Amino acid sequence: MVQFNEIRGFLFDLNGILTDSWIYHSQAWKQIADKLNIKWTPQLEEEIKGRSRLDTLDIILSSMGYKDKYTKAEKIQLAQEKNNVYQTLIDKMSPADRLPGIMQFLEQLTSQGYRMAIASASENAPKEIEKLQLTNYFPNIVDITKIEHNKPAPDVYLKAAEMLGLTANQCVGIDDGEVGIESINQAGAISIGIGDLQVLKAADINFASTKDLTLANIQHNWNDHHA
Ligand code: B16
Ligand code: MG
Repeated sequence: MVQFNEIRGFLFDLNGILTDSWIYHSQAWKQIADKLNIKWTPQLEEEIKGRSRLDTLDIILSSMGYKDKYTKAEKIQLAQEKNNVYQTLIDKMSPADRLPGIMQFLEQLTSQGYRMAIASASENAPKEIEKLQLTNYFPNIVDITKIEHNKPAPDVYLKAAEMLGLTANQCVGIDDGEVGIESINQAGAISIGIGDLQVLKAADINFASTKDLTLANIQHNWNDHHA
C-alpha cells in the first residue's frame, strides 16, 4: 500500500468539493422533470449526484420507465435545455461560493509543492473555476468531453493524474459522490470522501466537511486506515 510520503498530487472533483453548485444542478434538472411529468424524489436526487449530463437524463427518464420514449436527438435537446437553465443559475457564482476550508487547503498544498488537477464530470468546470477565481491553482482541468467513460469508470481520474505527469497511485482523489469514489478507487488513487459516511463508505478516508481537509488530518487518518 502506498505511503503518504509517496503522494505527489491531489485530484479534485468540483461540485460538492470546491463549491456547492449541486443545488443549481438539482434545480435545473427538477425543471426538466416537471416539464416531463416525472416525480422528483430525494432518492432520484441522490442517484444522479456526480453523474454526467446524459447519464443523469437517462436515470431521470428511467425512473418513470421513459428511457426509450425519446430519440437521441430529443435527449440531447432536453440536456441542452437543462444546461441553459444551469448556466443562468451559475452566472452569479463568485469567490464567495468557495466551500469552507478550501482556500487554506489549496494554499497548503501549493506551498508544499503538490500538483493539483480537476477531475469533474462537468462540462462547465472551466467556467466555474474561472468564476470562483481559482484558475491560478488549476491550469489542469480534464476536458470531460474527450473522456469516453464517465464516473464511476476510472477514466477521468486517470486522465487527471496523467495531466500532472503522475501515476494514479501517486495521487489522492477527493469527491463527494458515490460514483466519484468508485472512479477514484478503480483508478488506483487513494480516495477521500466528503459527506455522508454511509453513502461514501467505499472511500479510503472520510470527512464530514471540506473544513476537515488539511494535510495533518489526511496523514492522521492515513495512518489509522493503513495501520
Ligand atoms: P454539466 P462534479 C458533476 O460535477 C455534478 O455533480 C453533476 O450533478 C452534473 O450532472 C455533472 O457534473 C455534469 O455537469 O451538466 O455541467 O456538464 O461533481 O463531477 O464536479
Ligand atoms: Mg461532486
